[in-house]
Amino acid sequence: MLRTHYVADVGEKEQGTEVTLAGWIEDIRNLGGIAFLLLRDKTGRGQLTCIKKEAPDIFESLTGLTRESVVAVTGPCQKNERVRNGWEVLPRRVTVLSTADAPLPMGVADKVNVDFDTRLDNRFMDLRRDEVQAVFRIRDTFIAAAASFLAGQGFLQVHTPKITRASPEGGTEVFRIDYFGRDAYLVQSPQLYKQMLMATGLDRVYEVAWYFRAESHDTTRHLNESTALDVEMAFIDSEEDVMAVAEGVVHASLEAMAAERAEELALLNVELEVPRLPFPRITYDRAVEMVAEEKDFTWGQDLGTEEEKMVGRKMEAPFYFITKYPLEAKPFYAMPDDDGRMARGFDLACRGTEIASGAQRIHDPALLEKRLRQLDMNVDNFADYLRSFRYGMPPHGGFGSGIERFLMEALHLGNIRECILFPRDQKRISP
Ligand code: AMO
Repeated sequence: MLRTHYVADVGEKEQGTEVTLAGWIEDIRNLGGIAFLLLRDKTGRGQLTCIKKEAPDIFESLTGLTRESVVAVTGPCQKNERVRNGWEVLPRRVTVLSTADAPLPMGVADKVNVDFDTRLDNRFMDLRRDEVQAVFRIRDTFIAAAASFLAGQGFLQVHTPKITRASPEGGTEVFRIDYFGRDAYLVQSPQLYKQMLMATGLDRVYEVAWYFRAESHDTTRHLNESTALDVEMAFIDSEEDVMAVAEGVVHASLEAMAAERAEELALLNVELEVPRLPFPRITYDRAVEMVAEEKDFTWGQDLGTEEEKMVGRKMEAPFYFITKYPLEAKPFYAMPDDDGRMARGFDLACRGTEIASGAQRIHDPALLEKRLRQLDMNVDNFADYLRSFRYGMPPHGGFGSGIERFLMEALHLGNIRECILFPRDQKRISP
């Protein structure tokens, strides 16, 4: 490797020895006879102190660099109390690995506010900033902790197709693609596939899934390409079994985020609340009563953004479930309750924003087909899916939880685009 140490790995032991650091030159202060440079790698920043008369060539080469150029620098590391991390490196050999153009499209270390579009246009630079990287380090911990929790509960990680012929979550909001002359779609969610897997005996599966949705929403909480944690489990008694897994995932990941990402959370000024289990549950009917205290609302509709916020303000706990939705507010695959009026579906919300939704599913193929027809959906498009229900399909259920949506709420970020590397929305398809 080009480096012997990351900045954060330089400790007492290294002081007095030679090290090679490699990274970006964030700042250059040339005082004439002496220059101080700040070298940044993924673990932090270290000072390079260059004295002209001791190493004139190296002094020239380093002070002549443009900011954000990439170098490998070798030299003795010495203790220096006046430097922030207590040591400095005196460069004796320098390899310039890449020279940055000037001026930079945006600053990395500067505290000046850059508008969000400029940041996204230059995401490779934006991501050099600590607070921006922090989100993705926390995201990594969230997914790893969720995966570890689910593995502990006997779930198998799977990967289902993203190109498909049928669209599970409604017909209009799909991206159509040309599949060798045939119409195909990008999946809106792994819904149909994760359910088909329940007919295999794998019993408990999860996927870190891509959702592609051609929704024309232009909001701070919608993306046209997003990721989700999708879970499906068989042999359940009711949707309560699914909710127990959903709250377990959220709880375990928040605990891991708080324990392992204190530094990143501090950069974002976030004090993470790890809520108590179980999360409170309120029925849809109760949520409608709460909404009706503030505005007219017709029973039977799904709760919109405004209504979700109203409920969120009235709930004491940050995370809570809304259960027992009217059948018409849930997708065709949701299991109807005994009287056929309500669905065994639920949403999980965080302070007034839906972060997950799930249900016990219909596992009787005749009922499933009836529901598709009732909703005027083309049964032929679901032939493969329906077939998997005809040869032994256990009762099952699951949920899908938007990863960006969850992070946005947990980290109090104002825009969901902060939580995905290269956001896709109506206006943005590059970079
Ligand atoms: P639903 O459509 O409610 O359910 O989506 C599940 C969760 O995914 C996230 N989400 C989104 N995040 C960002 N931008 C979007 N456009 C977007 N759409 C959805 C939300 C939402 O709660 N198949 C079912 C899940 C299931 O029943 O298993 C489904 O897709 O956090």
